[in-house]
Amino acid sequence: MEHAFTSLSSEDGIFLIETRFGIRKFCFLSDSSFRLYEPDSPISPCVQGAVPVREGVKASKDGSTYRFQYGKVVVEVDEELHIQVRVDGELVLDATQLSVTIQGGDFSLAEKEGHHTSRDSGAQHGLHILNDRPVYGLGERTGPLDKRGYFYTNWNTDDPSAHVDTFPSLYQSIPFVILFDPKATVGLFIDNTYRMDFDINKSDEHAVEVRYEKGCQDIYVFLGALPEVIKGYTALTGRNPLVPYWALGAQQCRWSYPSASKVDEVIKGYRDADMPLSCVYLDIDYMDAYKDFTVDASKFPNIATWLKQKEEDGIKIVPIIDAGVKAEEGYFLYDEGMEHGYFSTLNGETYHNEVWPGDSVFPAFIDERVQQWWANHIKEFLELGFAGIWNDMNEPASFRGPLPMDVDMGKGILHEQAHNIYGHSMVKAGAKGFEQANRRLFQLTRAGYAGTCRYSSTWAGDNQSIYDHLRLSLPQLMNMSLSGQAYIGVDLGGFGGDATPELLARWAVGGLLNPLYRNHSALGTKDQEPYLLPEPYKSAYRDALKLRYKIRPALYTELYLAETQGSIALRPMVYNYPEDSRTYNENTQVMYGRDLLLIPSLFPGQLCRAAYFPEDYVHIVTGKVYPKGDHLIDVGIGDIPLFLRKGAILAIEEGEELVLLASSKDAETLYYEDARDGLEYRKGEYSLIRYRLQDGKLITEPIHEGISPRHKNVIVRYL
Ligand code: MIG
Repeated sequence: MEHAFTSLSSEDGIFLIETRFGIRKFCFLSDSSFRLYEPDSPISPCVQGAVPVREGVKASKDGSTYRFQYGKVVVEVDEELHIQVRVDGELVLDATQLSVTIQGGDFSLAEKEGHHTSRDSGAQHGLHILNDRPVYGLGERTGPLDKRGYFYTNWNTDDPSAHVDTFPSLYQSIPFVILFDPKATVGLFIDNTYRMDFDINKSDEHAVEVRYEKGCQDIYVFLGALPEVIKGYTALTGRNPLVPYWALGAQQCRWSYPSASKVDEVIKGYRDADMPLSCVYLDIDYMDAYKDFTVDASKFPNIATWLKQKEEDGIKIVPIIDAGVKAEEGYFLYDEGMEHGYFSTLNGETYHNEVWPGDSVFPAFIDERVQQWWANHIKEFLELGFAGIWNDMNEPASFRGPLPMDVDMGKGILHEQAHNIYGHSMVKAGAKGFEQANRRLFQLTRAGYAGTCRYSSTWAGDNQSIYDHLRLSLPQLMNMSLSGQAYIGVDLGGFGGDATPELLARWAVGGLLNPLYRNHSALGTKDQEPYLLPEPYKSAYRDALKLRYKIRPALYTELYLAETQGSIALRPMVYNYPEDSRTYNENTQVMYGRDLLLIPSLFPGQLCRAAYFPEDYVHIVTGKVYPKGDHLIDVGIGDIPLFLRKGAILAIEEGEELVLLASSKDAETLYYEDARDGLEYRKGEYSLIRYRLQDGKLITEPIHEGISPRHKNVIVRYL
């Protein structure tokens, strides 16, 4: 019926659809992605630049069904908002509109005693998506790699109790869900910053349900193989810029090193134990009365001079910055913010709550003016000699109950909408500070949303010194990586509680491929610096550290590729072996890039464990070959179960030499190098080289040569 097209304006590639739930807009972003959204969807803070729109889409209407075709993709949407997507004729997505209240029972009695119940947030809108495929993504979560059977909520939450499988939310909320199929994976990015629930094949065994009460419907769908889906998502929302090279070294943290002399002692502790170290963090006690952008001069006298000494000594210092600002007249930050109206308000008055400094106020980070003000302070702080910024408490966390939903966090955007992007906006401000200081970005943030990684990297918050959390770290980091975050890690050894020497040593191995390799521990816990370990744990930790240092070139190369090509660095096995169903929920083996496979011990007392090799691999340390299949491998204290794919080369650094560790006579690798800091790599000052062995003969294929080689020699060594 042609007249139905009166409301279809196709000139600019955007179509209007009338449905029972109101008007929707539709457009293709590429030949493998499209967007379906309410006309008044706000411009999302997570999307970088403008959303691309394709023209040349074939549109028609048949009865109550709209049909859009672009290349191999056909999207049908009917007036009931039933969405069906076909690629090459095969149905890959079948979703219907949800508009009911899902009723919970009265569970208050159970909840009184602190039991978790299945009460949901009473959400009324959303999507019901037929699904029997493995489900990945959703960023930082607890639970397994394949999320089927679990329930999650998007509401950034600071809960320091032990993160268990059933936690609905942690510090970050990324509404990106991947329905995996080896050939026809579907990625759904449901861009809504309000509270949102994800019921992953739980209530309905054959469906993913996304539910929300508020906010607009704004859905992006990415189609293709898993790598393409992630690449499409990160092209839209942004990628982690390459971190400086030092960030791949060992980092040490503690709440808190109380003084410059204590930090010096830690650095010496590492050196005396023959353990390399690149960075030490300053937790909240370096500040004067927990006031952001201040330094307590009684503990850190002449901070600028001291920072310069550390820099010359090869140690970077990164301070924490909290979201809450002390409400105290005479404190410059508070006075400036009050003078210009930069703090969040409630009913027109500055809103107060309590955080570390006591009575505190919260910058209205959603407002660009506030971001600019904050950026100036970050820049000044960096210019004092700090190497990066560690952003904390930006969910935002508060001690006197949660912030009311109607606190205005800038430009009239209320807490209920701003909550999940508060941390995002804080680090967006911080990133501006780095840009103004002309420095390569190095920020960590605890809270985040989709796209936050283009402003800041992430650590997974307050884990604990328990084996459960060593085990959790693998699927957690793998799903963060699948959700577009490249430079990620967890606190090695665990933050809360006391790590046993064995746990700490096992974590140093289990975290070997985590891009962020930081040991951190909470106030009041046992000292966790590795040089304090008794033998044989100390040697085991040292061996892991030394191997970690050697493989930095390989780690760095993948982070560069992640930024520029949209591949992922840390990987679940399924990313590399999509046809092998044994990898689909592999929670205990982790890969880095195409070629490195870590099969760590995750239990105390373990001497050997089962390992699955989807093709032939070679042990990095012993050179033993493991043919495709199942094996028992050694994972006692001192063993480092890291393997290189047969057919691959691992570029490692040994002093002034670049050693190409080869797994066979026919093998290859990509190798990236640049100045290792600064921003010149963006102007072409880098080299990307493919090293290839052909029957034992080395062939060097430069893909880009923008700097002179750093290493004196390149030598080949066989494993
Ligand atoms: O909840 O600044 O996750 O890494 O050491 C305490 C003190 C506040 C929480 C961070 C943790 C940090 C700690 N902070």
